[in-house]
Amino acid sequence: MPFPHSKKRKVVVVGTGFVGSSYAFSLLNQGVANELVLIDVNKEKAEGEARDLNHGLPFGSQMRIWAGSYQDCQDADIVVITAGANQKPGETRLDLVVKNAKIFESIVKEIMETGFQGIFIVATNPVDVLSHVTQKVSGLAKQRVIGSGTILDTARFRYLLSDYFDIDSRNVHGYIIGEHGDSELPVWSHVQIGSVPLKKFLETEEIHDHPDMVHIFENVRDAAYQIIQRKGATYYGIALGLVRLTKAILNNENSILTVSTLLEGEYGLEDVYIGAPAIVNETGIRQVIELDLTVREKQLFEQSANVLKETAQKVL
Ligand code: 6V0
Repeated sequence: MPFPHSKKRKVVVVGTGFVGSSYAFSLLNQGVANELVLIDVNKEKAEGEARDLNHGLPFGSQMRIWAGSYQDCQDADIVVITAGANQKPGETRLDLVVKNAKIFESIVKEIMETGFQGIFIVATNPVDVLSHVTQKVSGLAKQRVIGSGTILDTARFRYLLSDYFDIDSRNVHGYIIGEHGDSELPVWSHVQIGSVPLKKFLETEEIHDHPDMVHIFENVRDAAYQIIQRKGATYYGIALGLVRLTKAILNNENSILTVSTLLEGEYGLEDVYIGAPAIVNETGIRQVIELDLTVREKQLFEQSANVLKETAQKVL
């Protein structure tokens, strides 16, 4: 079997701010790709990041890293977009939509003009709507345009539950679905810890009313606000989530991750990019997993989809 890294695995990052540069750093640390191109409207910033990362190569994996141009997307396997404005204190993710949709239209057009046929990963907020914009503008199949969706929210959820029960977060299974934002929801009915349903741990059927669980979910939903208030931006968690997604694609892992994807009938929803568990492999999104939701969860999921549809109307 050939050494897996002998095959070219090229990733382009557009936007080398907090999120893009943290992603590049994590990619280097985990030896996921062997070619990494950094693009930013601020060329000096991209150049500075590339130099800094290159100086770490003697300590880590072998890869080529450079500050490039959109032409580098032509033969890329994955383009990750983290360009655009981030939330300022008090701003919601949806407030960013008009500004960032404009930026996306020009970026995605330039990338498609190169003949790019790989997979887009979108992280910029509001991520669900901007993933939809990317899919529309690129004309690529929906499977090839993946939003980071609720990948980070799900990680926050698993971490907070693991902290509460004092159990390894890798043994805590559960999903946050819906908008990556204020209308997201926890799928309490499917949370399991080491295959034991959460209701058994808590000895109640009414998990969503349990004060500690309510508190945990509020801390998941409001995590970005809490972090932005303290340090101005969030980036390490999402950077690692994006690397996880990149690995699932490049290694053809068939991993189930809560990503933002275009629903066309699944969960009874149409024409909306929204966070849901899906199988991810080298083709992009292989299949959406349809969870059996409770009546209450279904209602909340539909409400979240409506919020996204209303926002999408402003820019699609
Ligand atoms: P930042 O540090 O301001 O970086 C944004 C970068 O984009 C800057 O370097 C800009 O120069 C660059 N940029 C702006 N316009 C263009 C353009 N037209 N072409 C190329 N580059 C451009 O922001 P930060 O990195 O903190 O956040 C980036 C985005 O990620 C924001 O929209 C955040 O809200 C979003 N996040 C998404 C998360 C998720 O879970 N999906 C989590 C955290 C942040």
